[in-house]
Amino acid sequence: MITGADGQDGAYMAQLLSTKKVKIFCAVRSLNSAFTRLSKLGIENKVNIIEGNLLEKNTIDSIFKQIGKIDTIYNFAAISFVPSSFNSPSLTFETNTLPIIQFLEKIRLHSPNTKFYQASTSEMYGNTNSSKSKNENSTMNPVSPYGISKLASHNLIKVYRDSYKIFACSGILFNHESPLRGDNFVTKKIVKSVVRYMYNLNRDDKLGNIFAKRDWGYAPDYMDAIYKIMNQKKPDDYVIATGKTCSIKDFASYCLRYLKIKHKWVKKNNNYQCIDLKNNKIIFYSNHYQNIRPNELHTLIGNSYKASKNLKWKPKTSLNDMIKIMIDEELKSI
Ligand code: G4F
Repeated sequence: MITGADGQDGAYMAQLLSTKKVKIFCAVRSLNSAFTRLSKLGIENKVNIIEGNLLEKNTIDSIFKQIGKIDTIYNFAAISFVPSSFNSPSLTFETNTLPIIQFLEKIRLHSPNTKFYQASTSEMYGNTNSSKSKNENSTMNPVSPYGISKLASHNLIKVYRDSYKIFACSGILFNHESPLRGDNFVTKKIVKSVVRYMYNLNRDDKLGNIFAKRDWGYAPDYMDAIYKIMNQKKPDDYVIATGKTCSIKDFASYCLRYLKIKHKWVKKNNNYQCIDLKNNKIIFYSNHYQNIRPNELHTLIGNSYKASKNLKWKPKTSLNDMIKIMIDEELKSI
């Protein structure tokens, strides 16, 4: 059973599970958006959809009643856009934390053989020793309500695993992207914008902090890791990352390079502009969103040595290959 199956990760996990001999249940908040990503992957007929708001009393009981025995729960449902967590901190905390307690309690009391996967995140680390790569034991000091809510759930997983021997695991996933990424996340926003620039179409040309760095992987590769985490003998937490980091500015440049758009970045007052060398047009302005995040996580780089050793997992897709995949897919939509 997958929660948040209408999001990027939920949809790719459903796709992966559709290749195994299992019955897949997808819990979604609303039927209206349930099929968008599942249909893009062509698997809408391979899953059973259950509608329900996890914040409503009885939804979790009702899910268990409808399905009967659940082998594994993959919990991807969350408010995952960091700026939204500053705008709606209470809702973020409720959404990202309360259902986890309820699922774990349900498992403890009524379904002790159900395994539980929690989508933890590199956002939990915050800025401590930011240039050093992070593993499962690194200090976690989140800088957003989102990061705090995810850290609370991450710790709940450990407490329930240690106290009640529940098979509960967290994947500490660093940023992972794909053509199914939501338009508000920076990689998808840049990909969409450069492709539309090529075709002279309306687009969003304003970026925030282009000097932030992220360890970006390809979402389907990361779903393989999650499947392996949940099929180990012993439940445990794992960092899933590429071990490489790249700035937003460089990510945008790689996208432009793939489309053969020669460009340069120039500083104007406190802002940066990305200029097309052929016609002097401005492709991107930066720093326009500086107020959207009252606090910034500057640099992320992960160390997934434990996953490579125990799970025999390594990312398959390089950043440049992922950019190609995202741009080629975006070109198809023009
Ligand atoms: O794409 P982002 O919005 O992702 P962010 O904040 O790193 O969060 C994502 O990854 C986390 C894993 O660490 C997940 F937990 C979380 O759910 C989500 O999937 O922003 C990436 C960076 C930030 O530093 C941001 O300030 O890009 C910077 N940025 C610069 N210009 C921008 C923009 N971000 C967005 N969304 N839009 C911009 O125009």
